[in-house]
Amino acid sequence: MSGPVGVLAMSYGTAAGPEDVERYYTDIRGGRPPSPEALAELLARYEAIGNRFPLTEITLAQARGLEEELARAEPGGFRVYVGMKHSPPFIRDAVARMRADGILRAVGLVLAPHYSRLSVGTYVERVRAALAESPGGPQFTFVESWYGHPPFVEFLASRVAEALARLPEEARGRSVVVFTAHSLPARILDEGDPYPRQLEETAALVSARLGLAHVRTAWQSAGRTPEPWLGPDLGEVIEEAAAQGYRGVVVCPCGFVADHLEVLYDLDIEAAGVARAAGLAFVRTESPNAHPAFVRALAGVVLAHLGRIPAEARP
Ligand code: FEC
Repeated sequence: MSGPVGVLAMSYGTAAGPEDVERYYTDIRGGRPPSPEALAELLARYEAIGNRFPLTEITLAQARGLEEELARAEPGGFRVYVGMKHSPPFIRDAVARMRADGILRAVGLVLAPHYSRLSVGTYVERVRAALAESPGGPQFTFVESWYGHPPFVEFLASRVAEALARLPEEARGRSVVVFTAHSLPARILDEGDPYPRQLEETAALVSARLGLAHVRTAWQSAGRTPEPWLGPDLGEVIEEAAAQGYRGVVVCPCGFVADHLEVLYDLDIEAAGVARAAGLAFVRTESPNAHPAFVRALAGVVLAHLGRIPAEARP
């Protein structure tokens, strides 16, 4: 008997409150403290969203939902752990807990649907580093990407349909749907990284399900560093849509699965402001958070990864 399979659900992590933002930002920057100006600018963005830091709570709720769904599929078969990249519970602590609990076999699942070496790859590196710290940890395999998992595509399609219905009627017939993910340094293009292609595929899969004709992809939340980041930026795409005569825009941030700064500020405040200035109606799809259909989709991702959903029964 090898005991339950450990599932390590991983997310970015957020600060515990305004007083924790400097620590958090320093961690994101690999241990280099930010300049006072950069810190003040980040604090101002959190303040603009009401000093809310919901990501940790949402990740924990997603993990609880995932554990319940997996228990329904296979009672006693799984134990779900949470590890975050930049905040407690850190990935290395979660791996240590799995080791202490005697977990022998584990699946690493990053709560971001698309693979890049600079996104999902950095979570995997942290797990491997934690395993290397001491012997006897679980044997891990990793879900590299899950954007194409049919129940997830179905879930996104339902969110886009619902968002389109929220556009004012006069804008709906002349609107464009923009699928976004977090920008990354453009040097990933030289490495043949699959990230840009996976965003395009997500847009194509959802559009095909809904029969959408006016669709774009764009990058959001590019870092404030001197090197070039992937484009086009969402703001440019919104302005271009206005110039082309569109009346409304629906933004589906399909690279994220929770409400957090990059959604609540970069979209609901910044991108909405660009749309307003350009004369476009703006709506954003609701985040998956811990919606039951979304956590069911995540459970399906884990079961399919382990080959526990027979091919003919896959959605
Ligand atoms: O609500 C919150 O507090 C957390 C919001 C948050 C999420 C998130 C997701 C991703 N990031 C990714 C890549 C980078 C790269 C850099 C970078 C910098 C920041 C900063 C903040 C921040 N990120 Fe983030 N990210 C979130 C928050 N991110 C704050 C620092 C200030 C700024 O630039 O805005 C550049 C690092 C550097 O400076 O060296 C690269 C990627 C994701 C999506 C995948 C995932 O969720 O892991 C990729 C949520």
